[in-house]
This record gives sequence, C-alpha cells and structure tokens, in this order.
Amino acid sequence: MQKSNLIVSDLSGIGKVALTPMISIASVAGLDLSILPTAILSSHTGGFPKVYIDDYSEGMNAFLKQWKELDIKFDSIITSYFKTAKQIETIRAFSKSKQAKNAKLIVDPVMADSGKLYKGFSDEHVRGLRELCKGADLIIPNFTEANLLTDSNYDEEAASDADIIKVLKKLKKLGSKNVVISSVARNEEIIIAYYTEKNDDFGFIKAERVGDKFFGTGDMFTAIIASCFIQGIDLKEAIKLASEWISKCLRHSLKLNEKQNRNKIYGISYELYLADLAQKITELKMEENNYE
Ligand code: PXL
Repeated sequence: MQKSNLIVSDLSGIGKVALTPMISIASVAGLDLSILPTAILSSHTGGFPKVYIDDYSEGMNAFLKQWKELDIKFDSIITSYFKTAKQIETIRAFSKSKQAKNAKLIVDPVMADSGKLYKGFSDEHVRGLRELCKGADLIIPNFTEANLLTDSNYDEEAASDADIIKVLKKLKKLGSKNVVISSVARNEEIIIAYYTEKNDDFGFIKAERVGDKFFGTGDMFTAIIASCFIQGIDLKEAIKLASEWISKCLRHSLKLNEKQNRNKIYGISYELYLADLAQKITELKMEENNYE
C-alpha cells in the first residue's frame, strides 16, 4: 500500500524554496503527499526587500484539529522551515501522537546558512530544532546548522575532514538514527557527510562545487534524500543521486541566468530535469526491490 507522507514547511511566492521544489520533487519521486504550511511569504527571506510574511500558526493548529477529528495517520513526517519555535514544539508533539505512530520523522533543521542564522530566528529556534532532531529517524542539516545544533564553531571553508567527522559524531550523539550533513562547501568541492544506523557507517561523498550557493538547494536535497529514505533506498545511493542531479540543475541555472541576465535570487531551474529524476529514482527503487 502506498504510504502517506506529510511535508511541513513554508510557501514562498517567489524564489523557489521550501514547499515549491519539495512538492514537485517528492511527487515525481512517487510519494503520496499531504502538506502543512508553516508560513506564507511573498518571497524567501534571503535578499528580497520588503518581504510579506503571514505566520500560519493558527492555520496549522486548525489543520491538525481537523486531521485529529478525521483520525488521519501518517507514515512519515518531513519537516523543513518553521516560522516560530512554538510550531516546532507542536510538530514534535504531533510526531509522538497516535496519528504518527510508527511514522518516520525526517528533520531538515532549516535555520541558517553560510555561518548565519536566517532572518527572524533566535536561540529559541535553535533549541527547538535540537529537541526535534533528538527523536528523528534522519536529520539533514547543512554545515552551519550542524554547528549550531552541536554548539560547534568550525569554519566551513577551513574545516578538515576530521573536523567534519567530529561534528557528525556529535550529531549522532544528539539522538537521530541517521545523519546527513547536506553540504560543506570547501574550496572546489562540496562534501556530504553521512552516518547510517544500518551499518554503523560514517563516510563522505564529495561532489563538484558548482557556482555560489543558490537558495533552495538544501530544500531540493532534502526532498530527494527523504523521498529515497522513505522508500527504502540506501542513503549513500540517495546522496549520490541527489548531488549529481542537483549539480546538473545548478549548471543549467548558471547558463540560463547568464543568457537571460537573470538574478540567482529567483532560484534554481530544475523543472526540465524532473522527469529524469523520476526515472533515476524508479531505477533505484527497482534495484532495492522496493518497487510497488
Ligand atoms: O531554503 C530555506 C528557506 C526556506 N524558507 C524561507 C527561506 C529560506 C531561506 O532563506 O527564506 C522562507
């Protein structure tokens, strides 16, 4: 039977972050999706002026109330951008409720990048996400978030492989069963570090660094890794697929932006490659004998 999956994140009008790419990617990956919006914004908060932000906490509570009355159950919960620390606590409690009994909890602790917290977040947000990560089946922080979660202070460009492993081990100690540090941008490469419970295995996968950071990359990465994880695909295979596919989208976006004189703030051009992603995920599912 097809599993029922919930994505908790924001809807941003322009800039292609959060739910916009996550819905597309998780859908082509074959997930049956439900959506819980945390906020509705006119754009992402990464550089557009005068962002309109509608905190959707009241709506979230109303959605959850109806779902409780209907006894809607989920097999997985994927969390991404929360507007407030209170929302994080709401979802932590929901993940422990009987509607989410046996649900896999996958947490992308979206709060920071390039050494800085995103606009509007405080220590309370960091503490809330740390608590949520403790009970997760898989967490997918970037390196800045990994530092914040573990009270570490490694510089992204200067971190050695040993430093990255130290952070990874601290994240594992926090309590999540599996960990993927989605990106350590160092010189010409992107390092993705993982810990898998299955083989008690730590390791790195290195990818080519394509241009500067684009907003939404982490959301796309999380959507692919979470979709694969939920469907029983090996984490290492999922990471390889995600990094190769996203690199392709980034190269295409850079070319297109140059041709059209378009600012990268508007996000990654991934749409043309969604069919290719669907195909590759189907192949991995067949290899893992999980094709249904
Ligand atoms: O991509 C992460 C993200 C999600 N949601 C909003 C954001 C950002 C990053 O800036 O602003 C609203």
